[in-house]
Amino acid sequence: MFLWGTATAAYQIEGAVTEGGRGPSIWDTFSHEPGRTRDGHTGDVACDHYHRWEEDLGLMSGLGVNAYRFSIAWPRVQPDGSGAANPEGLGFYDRLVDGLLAAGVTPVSTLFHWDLPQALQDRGGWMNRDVAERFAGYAAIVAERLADRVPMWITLNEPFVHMAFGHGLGVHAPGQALLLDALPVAHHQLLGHGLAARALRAAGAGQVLISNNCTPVWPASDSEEDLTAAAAYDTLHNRLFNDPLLLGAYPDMSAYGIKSVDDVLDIRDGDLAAIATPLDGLGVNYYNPTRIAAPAPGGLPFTDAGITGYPATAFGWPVVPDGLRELLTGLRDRYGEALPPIYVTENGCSHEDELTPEGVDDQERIAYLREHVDALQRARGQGVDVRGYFVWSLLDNFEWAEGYHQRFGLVHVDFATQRRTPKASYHWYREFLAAQ
Ligand code: IFM
Repeated sequence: MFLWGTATAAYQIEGAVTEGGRGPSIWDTFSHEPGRTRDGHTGDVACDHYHRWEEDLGLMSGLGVNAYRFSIAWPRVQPDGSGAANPEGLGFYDRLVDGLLAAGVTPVSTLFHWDLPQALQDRGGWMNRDVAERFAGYAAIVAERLADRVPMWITLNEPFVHMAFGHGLGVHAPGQALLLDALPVAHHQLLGHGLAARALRAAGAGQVLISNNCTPVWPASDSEEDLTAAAAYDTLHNRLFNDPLLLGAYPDMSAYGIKSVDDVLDIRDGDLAAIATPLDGLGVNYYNPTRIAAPAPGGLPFTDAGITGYPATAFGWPVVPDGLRELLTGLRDRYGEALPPIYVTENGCSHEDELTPEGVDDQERIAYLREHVDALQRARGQGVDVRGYFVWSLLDNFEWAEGYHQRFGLVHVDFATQRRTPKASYHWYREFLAAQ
């Protein structure tokens, strides 16, 4: 069965950050620090999904998706990141999973979507290798409770973004601006993934995936400098995360003026074997290609040259549907037999949606989704084994540093009243799904 779904993440929708025994996460800390998020927005209430999940489940049923990708908040399950499980936290996801199954919607659980327990950050967070072991312990607890009913598991969401934005640039939690010194976060997350994958399998979990944010990289010109910079960026954004998972080895980055992985990563015997634990699928999150030019002196080994000539989302991200086909065929060409089936675990766009008495007429989002689904089908026609597509997102939600300013939902949320209004794109997706 091809999975047609929607996706969300715990901190972006749940709210109830001090309820049910939940401990603080790095996003609670970060979003409460002055100047970290636009207008000081936090996920304290978000979409209040913790209390309104049954209503949201009704929206999914009405939509007709056959799968729902949600994330489990580590600090709900282990409030300080280690030790015994918090029964109330597990109970919330238990009820959600049962509700999904009763509605005929396949639950797809992500274990880590950036909300690290603050107590682990206090011990160094993902810069500390021990967090990988902790993550496996948490995975085992969750799998023991839910693996009998959740057939598909995603260990990490977008480890590149968590490393680059959270630890390299400091614009996401935990707010560290270490630039390339953040590279250990890549290895420790990947190790955590591998150890968690083993723990999931040991607990009888079905399919195990990871969701990588991947981007086709376009050199700004044919000059040698731009081509080299583009290769450097491709290595850092895409290959650093896909190669060890699929090939069991890190790419050589030394050619690009990035230190050699052996110099910066604490790679111990057995780490790469754990990371390369066979996957049942690769989750791919696609938003846009990236155009790269030669570096400015003294900075990173590349420059983002921007993309013009395409429509743009409210975020300013270029809308390039064929980039999805290019990405999927490119992964197949790069990894060949080593590439497991692909699931597009996120794709969507933010727009300045206007709620009127007639609803939200988000025609740009409809065009975006239609064209990206067409691109996905072209990739399948070109022989790529794609088995799922999840729209980001079911609901307008807390968009990290942008707070509530970027609306990605198929369903409009009035954050003052928590009233949900399905947008025109919701009705379009419903009709599309009904015709499959
Ligand atoms: O909202 C995020 C999500 O948490 C991870 N992928 C990209 C989305 C849009 O920015």
